[in-house]
Amino acid sequence: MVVYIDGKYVDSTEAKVSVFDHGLLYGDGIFEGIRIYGGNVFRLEEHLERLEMSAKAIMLAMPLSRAELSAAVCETCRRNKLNDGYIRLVITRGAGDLGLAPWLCEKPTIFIIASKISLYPQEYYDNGLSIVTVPTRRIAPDALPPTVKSLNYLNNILAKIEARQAGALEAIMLNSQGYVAECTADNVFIVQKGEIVTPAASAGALKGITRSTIFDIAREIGVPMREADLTRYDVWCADECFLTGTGAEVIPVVKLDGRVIGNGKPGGITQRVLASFRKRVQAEGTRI
Ligand code: PXG
Repeated sequence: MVVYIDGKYVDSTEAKVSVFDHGLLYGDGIFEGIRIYGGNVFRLEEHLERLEMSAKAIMLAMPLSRAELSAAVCETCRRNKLNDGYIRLVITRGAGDLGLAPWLCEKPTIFIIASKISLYPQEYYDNGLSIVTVPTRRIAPDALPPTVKSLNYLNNILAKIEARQAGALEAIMLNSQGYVAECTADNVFIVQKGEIVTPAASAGALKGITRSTIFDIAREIGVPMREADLTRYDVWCADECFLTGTGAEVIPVVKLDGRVIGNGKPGGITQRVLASFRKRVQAEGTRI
């Protein structure tokens, strides 16, 4: 596998970062998870825009322009002959001192991995996931903006461990007020009385690229959609529930905390959203 790192394309065995890199020492960095479908990179511009905003929020000077990043992403895919897969674009503060001071880091480290991704097995798309709410809360927006896709994933990882201990593949994380924020790597949606509802970024949700696609799809299929605070009760008693993310795409949820959602099968609107999403990923995108 060929990896892009700091301007070079090298074999993955040669792609190395310093033990003094602040991405490793402090989680001081940002990233994007991007998909390529049939040789088209899905919503690349949106991913790069979110990356630029994450960089701005943490005061990290982007080492490459949007056009250069876009070219590097496409070239990494081409060099790996990757037409369908997953792209991880990471920018760290770079190698520095053992202290926190980001200004002592000489230059950001940037790397791009283009590889395969393991999706949920098909049976979960057909039958839906059974998930749980976990005790670990989403980091509060007044501590770290949830909209920054940073390398700090420890609370999501604790939530993922708690989900596994409860025998579930995903978990709902609440914010400090007890409202639904999102899952460990996916945004959450419910369908209630013919309307799609999802938590706002201010409730602790990442502004997912897949999530923003759902707004477009809702318009396309003529289903009203809005942002609102959601409680666990709202999800338990919803007609339908689904999750979205670059990895998961659109996946139905049929049970939360032992409560069956709707009729216990993937809902009609969820299925329409999933079908439209699958069509879009083949039709849209930046040709590599
Ligand atoms: N919330 C969080 C906390 C995420 O990490 C999403 C929502 C969905 O956002 P997108 O933009 O993907 O629709 C994410 C995305 C992985 C992996 O390696 C994680 C994500 C995406 C791709 C792969 O597990 N998280």
